[in-house]
Amino acid sequence: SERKPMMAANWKMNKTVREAEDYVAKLLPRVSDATDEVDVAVFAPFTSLPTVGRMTQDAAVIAGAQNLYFEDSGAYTGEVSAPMLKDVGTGAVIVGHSERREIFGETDETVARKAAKALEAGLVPIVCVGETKEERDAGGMWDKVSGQVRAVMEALDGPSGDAVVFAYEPIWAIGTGETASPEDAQEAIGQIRGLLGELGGEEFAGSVRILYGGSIKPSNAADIMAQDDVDGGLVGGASLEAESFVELVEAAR
Ligand code: G2H
Repeated sequence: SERKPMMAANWKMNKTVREAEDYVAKLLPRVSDATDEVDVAVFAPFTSLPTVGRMTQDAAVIAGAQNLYFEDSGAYTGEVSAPMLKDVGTGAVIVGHSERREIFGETDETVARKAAKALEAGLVPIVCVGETKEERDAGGMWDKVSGQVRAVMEALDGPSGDAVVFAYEPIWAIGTGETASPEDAQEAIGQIRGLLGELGGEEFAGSVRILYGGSIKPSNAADIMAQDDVDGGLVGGASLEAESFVELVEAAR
């Protein structure tokens, strides 16, 4: 397709500044050949993000945050805003990861407001959607996922396809070792693209990238990435070692 794939490392709550430095120093020379073909992004915790932002400043690797708040400044103890992220070299931000929805009580509404704020600030939001095992088993997968997609699209004002990225992460496949089959990933992501066409128009749907996330590893990445509608991956566990993440970048080329 004409869409440039993206391979995204989601470190979650891992790595000190020193560990982040070692990782990025290893990563940069090993992906410098690949970044013409694949967008490579590293989503770091706030504490190591300035380091990642500084080290990637002159490289074609994107420094990303794992969350943001939807106000620019003020009395919001513990929160970090879009302008603060921009200030340390951040180019993208994960919004509505299932861990934030499930553990920290984020709702479709807060996720939508965060996505809109990121977009307005010139940060690419990586909007995560996905269903639980119970929802899937009860036949409620599409109800859940389509609701999440609609909530975000209603908050965005006719975005262009390169300004926002979606990630389909079935919750039952996250960190469990249980990956969706390539066919499951394609089916869900194809369905999401169809809905994005209804909501945002065909041009938007044809150009917006939709990633798969959930227990991607070097051994299963190629088959998942080969699916027509899958434009890359959002990777947790297998992104924590630079060597393994480099293999995933290669699989997305
Ligand atoms: C899904 C994914 C990255 P993991 O959350 O966001 O994590 O690859 O460890 O399943």
